[in-house]
Amino acid sequence: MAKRKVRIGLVGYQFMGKAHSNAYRQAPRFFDLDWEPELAVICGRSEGPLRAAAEKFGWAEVETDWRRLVEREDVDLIDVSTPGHMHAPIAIAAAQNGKAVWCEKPLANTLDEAMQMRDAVANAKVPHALFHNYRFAPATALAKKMIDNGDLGRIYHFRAVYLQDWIADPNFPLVWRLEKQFAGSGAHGDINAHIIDLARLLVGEIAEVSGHLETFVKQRPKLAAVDDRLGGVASKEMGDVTVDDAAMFLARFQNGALGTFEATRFAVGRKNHNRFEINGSKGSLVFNLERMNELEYYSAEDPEDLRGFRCIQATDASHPYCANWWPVGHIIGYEHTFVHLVADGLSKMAKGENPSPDFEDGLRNQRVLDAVERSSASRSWIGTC
Ligand code: SOE
Repeated sequence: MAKRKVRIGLVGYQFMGKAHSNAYRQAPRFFDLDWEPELAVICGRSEGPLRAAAEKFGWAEVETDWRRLVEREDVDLIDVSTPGHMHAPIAIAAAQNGKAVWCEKPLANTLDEAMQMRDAVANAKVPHALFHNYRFAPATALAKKMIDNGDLGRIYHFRAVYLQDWIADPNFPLVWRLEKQFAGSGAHGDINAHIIDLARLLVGEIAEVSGHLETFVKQRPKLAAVDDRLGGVASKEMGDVTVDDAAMFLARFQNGALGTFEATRFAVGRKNHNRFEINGSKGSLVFNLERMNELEYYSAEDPEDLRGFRCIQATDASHPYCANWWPVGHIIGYEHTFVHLVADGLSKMAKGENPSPDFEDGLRNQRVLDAVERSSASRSWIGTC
């Protein structure tokens, strides 16, 4: 059967633009897809760096106005990989133009925007997806299979941390991720969103939360040059940090399990330490992104003298996605999670299904993010519905 080409229009060419470009190129090379991505147009504000990115990542054309991009007849899918404040306007306009819309996480900067985005894709009846890539690590997908098989029994605890330290230096400049008008929130929406998504995938929906958001460094040097998370050039003038540096919360799941969540950019020494532990009546699982090919598993049903955490190396052909790469033991990396997300999403679209996770997942995630912010402000437990 002839392969259908899905012409991608990507808005954004920094870190996520790079990761997504790689995923669109690699997915059809390593997965047998009926619908194959075509790197049609990459969009950004500055033509010079944009052309360089197009050349480097292999995009056919460039566009400096996203409004023109979403109206182009020769583009089928809009990928929103911009700072958070542009997610809603671009995704809504893309949906209204009948495009499939794939968006980076978190879905939006506010709950209201997330609702508008979900409504826009639902009303337009267009496919929609959300780049919660850590669902697509083979070890995470294996954890999902094991939990769904009942291997852990009744789940009591979900315990997750997402620890970074890239702004622990108070002289790090005031980049867009540190301003509410652009990012919506700080570590909370940026990386708590990831562990909330994993919690929803592996344990279930969160019923209520009690949290606290903290900003340790209240002012930073304003940027004299480009607004780039990678640092840019600091000026002498100081500006206010208007988002959280760290966000922690307790959660009660609808199924009665308890959760603890910690997201911070001040865990000095931790670079991208995304770790979860799940404890159930029959055993426990531990995943650590910095050892992403491994899943630690403890079974309470092992013979007593043999009980202990075993390390499953999720690189065998029997493990999710691994048959498409290398022989067992030849590990894969961060970028492969995006390739798996793209392959999975396009495979679903080819079958007339919607990708997962999608904007409904994004809205449910945003409800949790919003409830934690309201809990922190009111110093009380808040329901997420
Ligand atoms: C910055 O915290 C960041 O790039 C996040 O935005 C990504 O979602 C995460 O995967 C890595 O860190």
